[in-house]
Amino acid sequence: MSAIEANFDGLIGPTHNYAGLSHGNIASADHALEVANPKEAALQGLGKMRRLAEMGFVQGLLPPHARPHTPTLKRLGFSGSDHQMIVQAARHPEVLRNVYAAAAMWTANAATISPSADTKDGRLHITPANLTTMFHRSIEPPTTSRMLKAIFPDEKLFAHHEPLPAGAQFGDEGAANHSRFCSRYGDPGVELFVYGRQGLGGGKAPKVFPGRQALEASQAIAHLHRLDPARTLYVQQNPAAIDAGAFHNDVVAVANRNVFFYHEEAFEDPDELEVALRRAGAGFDFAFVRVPSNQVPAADAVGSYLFNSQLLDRPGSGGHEMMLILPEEAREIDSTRAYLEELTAGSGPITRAEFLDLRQSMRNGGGPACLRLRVVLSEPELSAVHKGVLPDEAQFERLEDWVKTHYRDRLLPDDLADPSLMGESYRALDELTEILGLGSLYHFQR
Ligand code: SUG
Repeated sequence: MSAIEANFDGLIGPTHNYAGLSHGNIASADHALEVANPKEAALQGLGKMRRLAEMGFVQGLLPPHARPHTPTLKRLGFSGSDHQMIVQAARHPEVLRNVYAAAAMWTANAATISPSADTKDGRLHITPANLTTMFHRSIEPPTTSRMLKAIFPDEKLFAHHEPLPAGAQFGDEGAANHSRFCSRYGDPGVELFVYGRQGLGGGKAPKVFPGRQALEASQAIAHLHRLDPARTLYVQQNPAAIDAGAFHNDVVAVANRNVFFYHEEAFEDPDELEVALRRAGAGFDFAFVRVPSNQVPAADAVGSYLFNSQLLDRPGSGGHEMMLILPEEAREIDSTRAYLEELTAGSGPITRAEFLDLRQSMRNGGGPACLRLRVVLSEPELSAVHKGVLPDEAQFERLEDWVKTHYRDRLLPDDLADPSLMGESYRALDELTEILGLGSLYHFQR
């Protein structure tokens, strides 16, 4: 069956700030406590969505989560009205920062999705990530689950699973550690799950930073999604790459259909991985674009987010060429700029590089690829998607106006103690659910 790949980007929420919450994410640590500009962040994100829509890609969005998340404050023993809880929590700024994080914007971590062409029951399978490694992100799964059910409602087409049980042993960070290979999107693919460590013990693990994705989590998802074991691969991310700052695999690798663009140090034995992929994807015309460390040192790969790009079929090329959507940072670092010039001038499949300003998100470690969840959809599946989250030109304009009306252009972690920020944020989101026609999504609406 014919199918397309849609991108669902996270609409960046009104409380975007730099709290330094993610150990192992170098950008998050480097920019901790700086001034953020939520308005600019959201407009940059919408700008990327618009650009893809303009090029003819199916572009969707996932709404921000309600922050501050006062139900979490209640579970932590704070009491009284929402306003009173914020006043109490202001005496524990580290707690407040966690319940205020706008991190749900990075929808590559929202869920793992297996297209219907890959699953035994012919349905598209969705497992929201449990995000257990970082407390601020562990708050996301119930809301993500509710949103995905509202956006992909038809259970005959879409199978929704619960997030995996909590616990470091089953840490799951979603599609950021999952790549799918195929010839055409609608054909059966090969799914590659990249893990950071073995959750139940054994094997190697990174020494400095957490390996967020557990092998056991990836295996559970493959079983839940009823994938063909012969077309499902598990490979460990090089622990040294995690220690160098590649906290998710999408910081050092990105795939589209038959093309795999990755850093030489992303995997311990890339030759073995290529052989395994060729075996599992017999018949695919694989192109492996392996970037050597002597051209792009690992630190530059992490600093530039070269691989945290979107690898897309180049419009107008009849599926014969691909392009990269990259952050501006990738042309500011000498090694990655030079590499991209050589790459796009060469005879390989990637013939164009386009750069976007996503600096607000980048300062928290979120590049173009982090901001989107890929969903391969057949025609009937696409028709069943909730239309309000697939913006057209008029809807993009409406969303930009909404951001301009409601968002602050300056936010510091200390500002989170001001209870009026909560009111502003909830009012904005309340209006957003109307714009998107999503009903009462948020706890404060019930
Ligand atoms: O989980 N940053 C996110 C970035 C996620 C990027 N996603 C992918 N690579 N797919 C994270 O580390 C920082 C929040 C702060 O420090 O305020 C943060 O959560």
